[in-house]
Amino acid sequence: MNTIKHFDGAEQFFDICKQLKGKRVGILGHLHPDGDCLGAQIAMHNILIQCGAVPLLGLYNDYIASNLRWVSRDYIFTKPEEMATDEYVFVDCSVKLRAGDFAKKLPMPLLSVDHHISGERFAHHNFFHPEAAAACEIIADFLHQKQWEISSHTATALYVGMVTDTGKFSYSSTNTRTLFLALQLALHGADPHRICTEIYQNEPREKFALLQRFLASLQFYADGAICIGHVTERDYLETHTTSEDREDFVDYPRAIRGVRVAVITHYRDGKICVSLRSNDPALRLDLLARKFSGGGHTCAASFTIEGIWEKFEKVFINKLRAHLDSFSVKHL
Ligand SMILES: [Mn+2]
Repeated sequence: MNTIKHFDGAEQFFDICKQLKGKRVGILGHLHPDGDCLGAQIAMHNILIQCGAVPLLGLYNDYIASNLRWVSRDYIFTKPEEMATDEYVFVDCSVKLRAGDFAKKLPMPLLSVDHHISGERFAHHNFFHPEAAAACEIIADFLHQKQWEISSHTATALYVGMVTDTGKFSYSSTNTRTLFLALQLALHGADPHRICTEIYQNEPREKFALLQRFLASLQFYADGAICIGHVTERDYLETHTTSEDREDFVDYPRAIRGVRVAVITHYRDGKICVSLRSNDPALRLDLLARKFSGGGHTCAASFTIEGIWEKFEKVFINKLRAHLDSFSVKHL
């Protein structure tokens, strides 16, 4: 039988949180916050309130995705540069750079909770567990280990992070601990059906016009092992959509039989962002992304390029093929 392996650091994590009593603490994530980032920020906020600290939630120049607004509705988010704080904590942020220009000027943050395999230990105290499916899983585990009081708000926020970062508990990162902690959160008031309905059954119609274009753009390489699709700036303009609407598109090519690496290129902030997905952690997409100054997880990584895709395409496909060859486990 499988036993659950808990994360190290729970004791130290709460010791640090308790020492923040009376202090103003900025809680930051990464640019373009996803469900895990927001969920972990909100959970940290609630934990710090329980510790008597004054937490401040940071949001950079971007918006909160429409399908996540409900979870953040009761919280005030401020631009980090407008915060007056004594300390900073980071969640779900692999490297300081992912927090944007603002972070460049920051002194070393007090703590960081992260699970990106490509992550760096950039804080004084790093609760860094790449084996975790989500940053929220690390926090949920710490709360469980210490039998900390969990409100239904905290449980819901953490469940949001776990369900989104695991692809509804389907990615290879999902294990017995993930499911056990999801159960604990459900016992504390997270409602799995309601959460999934809010996140996944609430799509604007325009998104499907964009999806039609994306699916029409799919092309296959390496005998169908690589599938690449595009969302252009023009696609957004003509379908009245934004980058937020294509968040989960890469899951479509990933689901095609025979596809080992799915790729989507899309415009964001005037640059081309290349997102890579696979179902096989052995393919180490984080290492491939790093070759292009990006990063991420073994099965989900990304990087950005300057210039136009057509010029870059050939080089990229060749590197991807070579990577696929060298990281493929030979099945006899
Ligand atoms: Mn995450």
